[in-house]
Amino acid sequence: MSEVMAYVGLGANLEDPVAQVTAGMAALAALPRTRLIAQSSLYRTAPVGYAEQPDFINAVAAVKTALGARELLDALLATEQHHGRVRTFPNAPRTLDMDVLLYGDTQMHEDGLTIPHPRMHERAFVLVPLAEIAPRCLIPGRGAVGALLRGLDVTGVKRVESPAETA
Ligand code: PH2
Ligand code: MG
Ligand code: MG
Repeated sequence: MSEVMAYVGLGANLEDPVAQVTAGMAALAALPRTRLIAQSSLYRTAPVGYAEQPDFINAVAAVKTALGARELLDALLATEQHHGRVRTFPNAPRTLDMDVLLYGDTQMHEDGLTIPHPRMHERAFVLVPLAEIAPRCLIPGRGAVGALLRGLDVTGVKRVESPAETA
């Protein structure tokens, strides 16, 4: 199978989130038949949805992969498990969340796997890091990242200047 450019969103807000997201990036780079092409800065972001939880660290990575979309998802879920993720309730705090955001120009809706990620176009904590590494990226069915971002409040999304300082 030929390679596809995919984008992965990473998020953590428990147990040293900077280290969790950094480890998630390393795990992506180590996936079989997958090359890490770009990684965004880390961003400290206000929680969206369920608000009574710590701030998140979020980032986005670009990978070129010969894994299928479902194989990539399964690899991400296995990585989350490896990093101690316990699923309690939707949007609950987590040690590490890794989402398939985009998989080439694929649009699909299957059990547990919707691509593009169904809420990415309205989430500044996804679009700000995505725009950093892929400013001209198109979200199938939604439009250009830059244009979508112009309609969003980005005040809750702050680039982490020096990850070491936030520990
Ligand atoms: N993830 C969620 C729900 N809310 N908020 C922020 N800031 N960052 C996240 O990664 C996040 C969230 C569900 O996956
Ligand atoms: Mg997830
Ligand atoms: Mg998520």
